[in-house]
Amino acid sequence: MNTSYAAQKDGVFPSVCSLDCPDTCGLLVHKKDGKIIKVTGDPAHPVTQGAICNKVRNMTARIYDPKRLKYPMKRVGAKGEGKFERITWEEAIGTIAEKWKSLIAKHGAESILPYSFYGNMGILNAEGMDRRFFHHLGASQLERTICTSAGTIGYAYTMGGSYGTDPEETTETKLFIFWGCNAVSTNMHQVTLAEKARKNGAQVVVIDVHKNQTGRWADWFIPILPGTDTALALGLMHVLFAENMIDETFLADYTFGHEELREHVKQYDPASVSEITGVPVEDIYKLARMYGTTSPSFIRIGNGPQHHDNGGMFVRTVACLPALTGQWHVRGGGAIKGNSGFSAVNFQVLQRPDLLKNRTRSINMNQIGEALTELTPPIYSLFVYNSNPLVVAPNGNKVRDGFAREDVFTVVHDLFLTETAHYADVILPATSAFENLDLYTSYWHYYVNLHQPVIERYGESKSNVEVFRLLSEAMDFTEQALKDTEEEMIRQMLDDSVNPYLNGITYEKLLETPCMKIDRSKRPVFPGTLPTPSGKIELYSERMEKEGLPPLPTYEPIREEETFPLLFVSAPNHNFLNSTFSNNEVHVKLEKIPRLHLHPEEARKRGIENGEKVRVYNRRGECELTASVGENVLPGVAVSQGLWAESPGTKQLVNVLTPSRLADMGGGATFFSARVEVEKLS
Ligand SMILES: Nc1nc2c(c(=O)[nH]1)N[C@H]1C(S)=C(S)[C@@H](COP(=O)(O)OP(=O)(O)OC[C@H]3O[C@@H](n4cnc5c(=O)[nH]c(N)nc54)[C@H](O)[C@@H]3O)O[C@H]1N2
Ligand SMILES: Nc1nc2c(c(=O)[nH]1)N[C@H]1C(S)=C(S)[C@@H](COP(=O)(O)OP(=O)(O)OC[C@H]3O[C@@H](n4cnc5c(=O)[nH]c(N)nc54)[C@H](O)[C@@H]3O)O[C@H]1N2
Ligand code: SF4
Ligand SMILES: [Mo]
Repeated sequence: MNTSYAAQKDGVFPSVCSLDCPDTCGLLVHKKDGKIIKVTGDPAHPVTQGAICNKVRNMTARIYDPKRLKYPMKRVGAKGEGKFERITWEEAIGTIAEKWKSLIAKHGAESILPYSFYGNMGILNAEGMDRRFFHHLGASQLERTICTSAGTIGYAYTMGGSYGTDPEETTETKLFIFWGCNAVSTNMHQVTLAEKARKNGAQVVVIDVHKNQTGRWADWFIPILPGTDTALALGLMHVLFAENMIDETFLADYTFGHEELREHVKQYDPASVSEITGVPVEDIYKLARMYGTTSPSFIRIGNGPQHHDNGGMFVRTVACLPALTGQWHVRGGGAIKGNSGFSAVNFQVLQRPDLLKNRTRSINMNQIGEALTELTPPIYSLFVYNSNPLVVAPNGNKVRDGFAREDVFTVVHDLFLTETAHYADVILPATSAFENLDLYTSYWHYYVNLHQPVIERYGESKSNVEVFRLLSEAMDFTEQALKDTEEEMIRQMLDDSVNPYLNGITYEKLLETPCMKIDRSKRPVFPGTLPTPSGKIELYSERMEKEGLPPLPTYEPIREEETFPLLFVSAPNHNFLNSTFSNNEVHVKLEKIPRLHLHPEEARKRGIENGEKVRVYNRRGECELTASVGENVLPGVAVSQGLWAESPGTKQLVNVLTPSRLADMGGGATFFSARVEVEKLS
């Protein structure tokens, strides 16, 4: 055991990737003279086994990027102008506390809003001390819905919670369906595992609106029209029932409502489904028969179809498929939407919602633009950390209008002067995750990882936990929970009385073995007892019925009006992680330029040639991308990749085009249910 890696100048030290990525890779940090010279994969990690992505192999360039923030600053120019002046931490924290005290006196604490997401997945720094602080403050609450909330709720209606297959078992899988998941870029180790299975004859099917790296890697790529996947899943069920490719024993023992579903899916015949989805009738039969006759079969449910108006229902629907074929009882069979249920820590003691004395309003992060420009009583202060809303939040022009408000006191805590930071009154420099003690869990594999700081703090930077402890002190809060150390908080949250899967994983044990697997045997056999109302896999959901939703899986089209002709999907890219790395030269060079993929038919209609600059627009905004013309998208569809930072003279914020409407469930984001027109830029 070694608790002072950071103090050692030379050597190779274990670490874990802090980025918002399912793989949560084990890393090795190579140091010379106290500085990182290289980041590689840790071969000892049971799942990620020494392989890491390009993004993190180039992490050193980001950690020591000359643009990294070294000290606190205050704004001296207009909002958005980017003019700042160095101040001390004392002045920074003092200014914030003073401003907040006066805002609370005048408008109440609800005039203050935290805005954060998972720029750092460390539990303490992403959702620990910050939550305690803002609960105690009585600030407006943020609904953190930008990523996966529609699908998480949808999956839970069927399965009770975020429980899925152990990815390590998928080396035994015979059929993989990557459904709206760009795994080659976004979940590379699931691809490695599938490659192993492929050596034993496994087939890989990819269903996507874009034939990207993952589609090109597949044995069979099935292009589909955006937002229509629920219909395809229902079409598969239709064929599975019609052709008796059903595990009737599993249905009887482990599911609720199978007779209702059997009746219900009769209406989703392949001909009608083909009309909706653009998938040929024979392909619907072929896929259904493949799925119905291959075992183990495994579905990786991605975020693509989930970022639509009907995203919750899609995930709820596709989550029913493995039950129909009894795949939950087959090693290597089943599905993964997310596995965070297995590693859930005790969030009550971690986040202390009891510190919130009065109920406060809550604001959906997908509508931050509207919240800042339309809400009464207004928001007068924002504290942004672990997120870059000016680039990542939908309806970007509204977001910018909100951040430009002179009467909003904005603090941004980040490693870089992001687009969002340009609108800050006070900027605080953040440590990188390499500098922090924290606990990591994966939302894909089954391991929990303790992270010891591997380098000393950069410049005057401070971690999120430290900042909230300092703010607590400056606000004169005396509550002990706001003074707890990182170690104390980790001990508190690892509580197996709340989550039996964490049994045996303690702080002491993690000091010896920093990477430990949750133990699935500690609970009645999955899927035998699920946290659904019936305890079974719910093909029919009375809970949904009570909540005014269709109790059976049902296809509903997306809601964007058809004023603009092309469906626009702005997906992530290979070399950035959301907007992270979009401001680091190495990563930008690898990714080259932001493109718009268009079918030749659509390009021809508009006189657009491959490689030409185009203007992409709708009622909400416009941006300028470079046309990539080819048959890797269907006619009627336009796809961009990557959340690019704005550089002078460019217009490449795709989120100015995306809707801030909320999805059917969980207040989820609907980024991909956008429509646009495209024209050649003269
Ligand atoms: N390299 C890289 N890795 C990442 C990220 C990143 O930005 N870059 N982001 C991380 C985060 S936060 C997340 S949430 C995950 C997301 O990773 P994924 O789960 O892979 O989700 P997305 O990349 O959003 O979308 C996946 C695919 O869905 C497709 N798609 C869009 N709409 C539809 C549709 O209606 N139907 C179907 N079938 N396909 C559709 C897109 O073309 C895309 O190829 O990745 C994480 N990993
Ligand atoms: N059009 C479109 N928009 C999307 C998506 C899409 O596919 N298409 N994907 C959506 C999804 S799935 C997600 S998850 C969101 C992600 O959106 P965000 O969570 O905003 O992700 P990033 O853009 O990576 O920004 C994270 C920021 O946190 C900072 N950071 C990192 N570590 C720390 C730390 O320890 N402390 C502090 N204070 N800051 C830190 C980073 O420097 C970076 O600026 O974007 C969403 N937006
Ligand atoms: S971003 Fe994902 S794949 Fe890359 S090192 Fe981090 S966890 Fe691994
Ligand atoms: Mo995400």
